[in-house]
Amino acid sequence: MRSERIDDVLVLTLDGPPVNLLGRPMRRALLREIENAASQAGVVGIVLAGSPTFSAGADLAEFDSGDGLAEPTLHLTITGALDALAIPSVAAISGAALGGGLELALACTARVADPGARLGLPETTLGFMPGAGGTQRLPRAIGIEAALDLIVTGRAIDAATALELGLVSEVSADPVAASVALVRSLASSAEPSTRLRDLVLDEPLAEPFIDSARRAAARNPRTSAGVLAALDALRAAATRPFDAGLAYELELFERLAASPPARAARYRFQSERGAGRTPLGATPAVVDSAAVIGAGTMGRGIALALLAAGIPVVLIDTADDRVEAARDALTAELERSVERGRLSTAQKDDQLARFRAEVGIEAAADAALIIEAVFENLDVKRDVFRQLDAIARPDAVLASNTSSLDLDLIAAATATPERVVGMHFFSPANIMRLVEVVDGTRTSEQTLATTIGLVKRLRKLPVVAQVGPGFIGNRIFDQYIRQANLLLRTGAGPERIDRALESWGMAMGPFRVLDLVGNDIPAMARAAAGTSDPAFAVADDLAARGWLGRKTGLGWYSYEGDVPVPNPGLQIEASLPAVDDDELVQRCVLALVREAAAVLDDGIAASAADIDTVLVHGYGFPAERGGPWFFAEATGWDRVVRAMRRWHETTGDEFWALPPSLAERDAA
Ligand code: T1G
Repeated sequence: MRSERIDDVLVLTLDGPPVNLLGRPMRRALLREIENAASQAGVVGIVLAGSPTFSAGADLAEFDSGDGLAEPTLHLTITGALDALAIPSVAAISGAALGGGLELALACTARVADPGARLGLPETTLGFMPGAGGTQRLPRAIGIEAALDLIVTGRAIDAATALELGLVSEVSADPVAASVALVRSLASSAEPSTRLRDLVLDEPLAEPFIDSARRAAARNPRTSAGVLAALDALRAAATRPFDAGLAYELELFERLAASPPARAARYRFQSERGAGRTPLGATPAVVDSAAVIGAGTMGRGIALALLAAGIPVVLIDTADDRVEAARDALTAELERSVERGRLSTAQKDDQLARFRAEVGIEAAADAALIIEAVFENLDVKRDVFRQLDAIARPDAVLASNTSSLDLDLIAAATATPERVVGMHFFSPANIMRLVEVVDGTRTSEQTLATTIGLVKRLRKLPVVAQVGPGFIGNRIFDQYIRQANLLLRTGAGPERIDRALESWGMAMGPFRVLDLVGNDIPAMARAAAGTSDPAFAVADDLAARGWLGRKTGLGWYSYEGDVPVPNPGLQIEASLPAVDDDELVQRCVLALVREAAAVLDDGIAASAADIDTVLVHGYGFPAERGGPWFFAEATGWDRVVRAMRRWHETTGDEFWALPPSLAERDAA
């Protein structure tokens, strides 16, 4: 905390880089300064500022350590001290005022923002709700309808919108100077300045409005507990005196903060920020142009993602008709985004102006980054890289979108393996945030740093994987699919297994996933690998019969009617004892955990948090359960390991033999 007198105004500046979290030490310092201000002679008002960003709110880690609600609390003690000041206070908001940061600003008499400021209450996106007066003060500042929108969506707004809503009273390029002037004028005004807590929410229709919003939200099974609780707290803002509303908010908040979904959401927040943070001495190079080789669905999606980040793209294929088709499809996709209101016409035109589609690999010669997205076949990919190595500019990064092939073998086709890296995008590549960045044995730190930097610039999540079959995600998910296939022999049909896993939270059951991917693809991969695993007998039979899934109208399900129904021709003989739904789910989910441990033991992933990020963002694992590893920790390792041992004995499946790190847990 810095404290500085500008004549009769005291400017208090939070200085806890990088984002001024309101952790316990910061709260102690803040309280001390506010109390000092009250006793200083000649001070007519205070300005509360934060440099370079006002405040990103509470330190999420404190809600797991218990310090989040410890004295001095934000919700009562600090905001209360601001409320109790006899002199006015103004928040000078630069950068972000989010969560507790905005709640702190709301306890001031007024607010000024710089033009680039972002303001919001993101708590409901983190599995809980505002807990420092946000649900009580925000509606008093901007009305119930606007407050409800901001709290329920958790979105941040810019300074201009905040001014329009009345959340700030001024936008200024020098918010501190403007706040000093404002606090002086408030101090000299004949009328005593009112705080938000003194206002009575005078909206006769607020109550029915919230009640109907609450009913609509409750009808949707996807509505989070945080959103419902926030709506209850907003109702209190409209119907109860300020202090009673505040107490009710706190009660709801405390209960939620300790709930499993909120714990998982905080873990996801930390895991995602930690992803792609490798200890690198290298500075990432700026990628100012890109080429994508292969104009199929994946190549087009990657091109769209690059264009959206403002990077010029040339999309390359081998024949005129393929290039034309890709250009049309990409243009149509951008036009659809305009129709849906996601893109302005100017933005669309801008992106198209930076886009070219060309025949022939030579068109990639000037690109700073070249991403290969051709057919998943080692010989084809090696051939592309051999050509790229010859024509690419010397400082270009050469990336392969392979999802399972050996990146080292691809890199070995070039004379410069240090600039070869993997970028495993997920489909649709312009929507899905996950990118597995594959760090080949000879990939340089510089190449890796540039690639990670680029993925972040695309607003995606980079997770670094070392070379190994299936990298992180496919290797782990394959074992889940394998267990699902084995369970067919217990007499549980594909539909029952899918339903059990979907009700547990998986975005899509394993057999529905297989029908979407196409049953020929994994069957071909198994044949190519020359492995014969009896677990896949039925799956291989399906592929042999041409029941490939959605693309043929028949697979594990039949897609001939409006809704998919189980394939009537599919007869699966039960040869193992029946199991209940809970066991079906446990076997599939703990298969993810077992293989995750092996992936860690093999050094393919850097951390369990990275693995959880991959499974949540690439494979439909329920975010509210954190990820397979977080789920195992929450379940308790002793139970997890005991179940694996039991299945090892009862099924004889060697997969359940414990990998070294799990065996150690068992011994511990
Ligand atoms: N808690 C813990 N760590 C946080 C954090 C937070 N709230 N916000 C940021 N960090 C860490 C982040 O992990 C990273 O760490 C570093 O700070 C820089 O962040 C009572 C319940 C403000 C827009 O949800 O949106 O208030 O990687 O890399 O890109 O109601 O940070 O360096 O180790 O993201 O410039 C609500 C979340 C809390 C804001 C800046 N607040 N943060 O973006 O930097 S709940 C939020 C952000 C709450 C009250 C309650 C962004 C940012 P490391 P960064 P940035």
